[in-house]
Amino acid sequence: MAEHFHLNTPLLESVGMSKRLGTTVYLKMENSQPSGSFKVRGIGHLCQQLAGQSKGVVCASGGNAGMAAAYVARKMGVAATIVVPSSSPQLVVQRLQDEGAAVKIVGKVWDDANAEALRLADSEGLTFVPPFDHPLLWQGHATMMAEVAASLGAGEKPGAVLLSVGGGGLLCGVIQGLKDVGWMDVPVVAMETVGADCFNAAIKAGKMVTLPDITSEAKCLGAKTVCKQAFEYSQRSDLTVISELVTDRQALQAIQTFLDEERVLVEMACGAALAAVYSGLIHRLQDEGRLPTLSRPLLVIVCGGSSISLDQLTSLKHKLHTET
Ligand code: PLV
Repeated sequence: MAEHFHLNTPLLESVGMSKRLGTTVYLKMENSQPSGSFKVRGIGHLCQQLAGQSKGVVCASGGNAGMAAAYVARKMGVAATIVVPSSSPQLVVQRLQDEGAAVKIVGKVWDDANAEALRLADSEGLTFVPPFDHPLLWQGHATMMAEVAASLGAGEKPGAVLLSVGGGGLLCGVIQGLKDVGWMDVPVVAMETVGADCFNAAIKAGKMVTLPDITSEAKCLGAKTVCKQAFEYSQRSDLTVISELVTDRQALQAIQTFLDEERVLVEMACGAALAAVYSGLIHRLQDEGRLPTLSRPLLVIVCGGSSISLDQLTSLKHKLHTET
């Protein structure tokens, strides 16, 4: 079996973003992973540890964790069942099936699908693959920061890391990775969209909260409750985690600008992070003194995502620009 399932992804300089911010911006191109997102890092690691002798894996997903689980399961010769909510676009279902997975559509949002995945794991004796809340996932995602350290070279480090938050697995993995490479002092800007903002809501409330619903089109950020570890990191005084929101329209605009400038198509979940640069949010955080003016490069985690195509982009444009 392969030592691991993920690839060492490119670290690219973005001329467009660097020009906007007046500092170098590096893009960690997780969109180029097999299965289309960073998820394969953590899920590959978790499955290697837990699913070797498994009868099959089951994962509830907005899409990308499922894509990673289906890919890893196929490589391991294990069956995969992926439970997605009805909010996942048809193209995600198709891509999961193309990856060889059995797909079940259950419930309206990810939390509903997850209840079904837990039930199936129990009743069918399948290995449960959580999409964001497990230390093995974070350990797998943490490899990203070791790669960035190797790409930047000795003595270099980012001035800040920009990423998206769904259930908080990426955030936990990146923070663990920052710890591993000795960069605990690097601030993290954690982005969500309005309507898929469980991390921001928890920080505002000072405790874990469950959102009543997911109203954002960034369905892959649509966990109703953030994982406990992510919330705990946000409360620590030895870490700087800045939680911010953008609108769906800003995330969509960001996807389009990114496509034009970098020639790469990513989904809304990733657009949330990109929008922090394109919408001027990073500048605002600096003006407000919440983020230092960057003398070192900004590192953007381009988390990727499979829930996008030109048709999907057109339909999102239509939806978000005609809604009142
Ligand atoms: N998506 C999860 C959770 O959905 C999933 O099931 O695929 N960027 C992309 C492209 C993602 O797919 C996700 C998570 C994130 C960012 C956020 O990562 P997280 O959940 O680890 O914070 C409900």
